[in-house]
Amino acid sequence: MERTYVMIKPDGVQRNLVGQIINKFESKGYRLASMKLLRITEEQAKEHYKEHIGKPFFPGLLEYIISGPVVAMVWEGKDVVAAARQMMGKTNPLEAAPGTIRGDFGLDIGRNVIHGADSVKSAEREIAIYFNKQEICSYEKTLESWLYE
Ligand code: IDP
Ligand code: MG
Repeated sequence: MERTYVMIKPDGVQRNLVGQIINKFESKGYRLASMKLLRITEEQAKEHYKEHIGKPFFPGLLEYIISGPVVAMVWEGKDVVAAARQMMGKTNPLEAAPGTIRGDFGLDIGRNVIHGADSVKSAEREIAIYFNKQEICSYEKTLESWLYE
């Protein structure tokens, strides 16, 4: 079973989209393993987005991501890393298909509502930036036999 890191960005929190976004992951069948609202530090933001340091959009990205609280979540389930990326849609909301989170809720690449890890390895790395091991809950839900063959 895979695990991914998903984060509702400050614009998603400010725009009251938290419930709608969580609902999509919950009703799809993924299992919430951890969640918290937090204002991320500049250090966490730089570690998270270190691959983008030096790019022209990085200063704006940094300012945006620390501008208000985010909702950090760990979701588990079958192929959840790729599925979460599909549910989010392309980075630029203009290119994100209708029905995806960015496609339905976003307008601008610099205000694209949600983050999701792009690989199992990134997910592991990102989860460790925001959560310690005791904060991740392992449990089973009785409905799983209705979700998985
Ligand atoms: P991703 O979030 O879909 O993985 P990345 O290319 O990894 O996309 O970029 C990380 C984040 O940086 C994006 O989600 C977006 O918030 C921001 N970003 C990326 N490219 C641009 C840009 O050209 N202008 C402004 N912000 C950008
Ligand atoms: Mg990325």
